[in-house]
Order: sequence, then C-alpha cells, then structure tokens
Amino acid sequence: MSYATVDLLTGHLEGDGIADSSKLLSQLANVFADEACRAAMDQDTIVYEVQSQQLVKEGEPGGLFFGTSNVMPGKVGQEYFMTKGHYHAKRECAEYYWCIQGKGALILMDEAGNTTMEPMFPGSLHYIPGYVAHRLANTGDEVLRVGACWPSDAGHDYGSIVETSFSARLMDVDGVPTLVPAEKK
Ligand code: M6P
Ligand code: ZN
Repeated sequence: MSYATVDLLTGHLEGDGIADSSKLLSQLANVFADEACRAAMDQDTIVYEVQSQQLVKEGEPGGLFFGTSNVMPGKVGQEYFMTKGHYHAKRECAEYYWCIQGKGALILMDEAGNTTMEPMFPGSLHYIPGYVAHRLANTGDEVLRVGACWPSDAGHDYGSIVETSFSARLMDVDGVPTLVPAEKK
C-alpha cells in the first residue's frame, strides 16, 4: 500500500513516491523563438515545476504515473512561458491532462506537423492521443496548474522536438494568444 494525497484545489502532491523537479530559464536554451531574449533574462527564473507519483519503474509496462505541472506566468519576448513538450518515446501511448487552476493552452502537434491548441481553464479536460506531441503554455497572470496521467512505459522523446520544433508557437499578439507559424529550423 502507498499513501499520498492530492490537494484538489492546487494539484499539490504529497506522500509516497512523489518526485519534484523544476525547469529554470537556464535549462531551456533554444526552446523559445527569441533565444537572445531568453539568454538575457534572469537565468534562475523558474518557468515550470513538475511533481509526479511514480510507484513503478519508468519503462515498466502496465503502470500509470500521476502528476501536476505548474507553469509560471511570464513571457520570453512575446512567447508565453511553456513546457519543453514531448512526443512519447512509445508513440502509441496517450495521456490525460486537466486544468486545475489558471489559464493557458495545450499545444498539440501531430506527426504530419499540424499544430493546434486547446484552451485550458479550471475543469477543462484534454485527451492527448498517441502520436501527438504536447506542450503547455501559460497565457494568464497566475500560475497554470495542470494534472496529468500517463502510462509508465510512455517515456519522453524530446529529441524530435528539438530537431524540428513545433510548427507553430503561442505568442501574445496585441494581447491575444495566437498560434503563429514557427520559423523553420
Ligand atoms: C506532465 C507530464 C509529464 C511531463 C511534464 C512536463 O506532468 O506530461 O510526463 O514530463 O508534464 O512536460 P515536459 O516533459 O514536456 O517538460
Ligand atoms: Zn506526455
């Protein structure tokens, strides 16, 4: 038996098997369109934090992982703070995201390179099918808190995103979150 709690208002996890990590601006080189702007900002700025409960080994088939991502409000130039984003290493694996608090967007890209977004608001539920890359962006001025549940053997493929990037980026265009075609890498 394991014992853990999830705070229903914030998604904060506490108890057995919980791992915490955070991503600082210093760890997100070349993730945002305006790399010079990112490099000029305070490198210790937290862009997002991830908590997850992993009770089986990563890669073990049949299990589930449960997590909460907190994406901070902020922008690099006109681009909203966001997660690195990934495909699953085991491409067919799906995932659920749900928004707990804040305002943002789930950015999705299929393998043909079509990027779309789904607005996120408290209570919005998002099924991410297999073969679809996914990333979170915070378009509000408070923390965006998002729950997640994914198979323990899904894994993360960041390399394919680094190589090709998402085909569109979520930018603040006159105050409106807008998907803007990305410059080809
Ligand atoms: C969610 C899940 C995790 C993921 C995290 C951060 O909690 O999808 O698997 O690691 O978001 O996203 P990324 O790995 O793209 O930085
Ligand atoms: Zn995932």
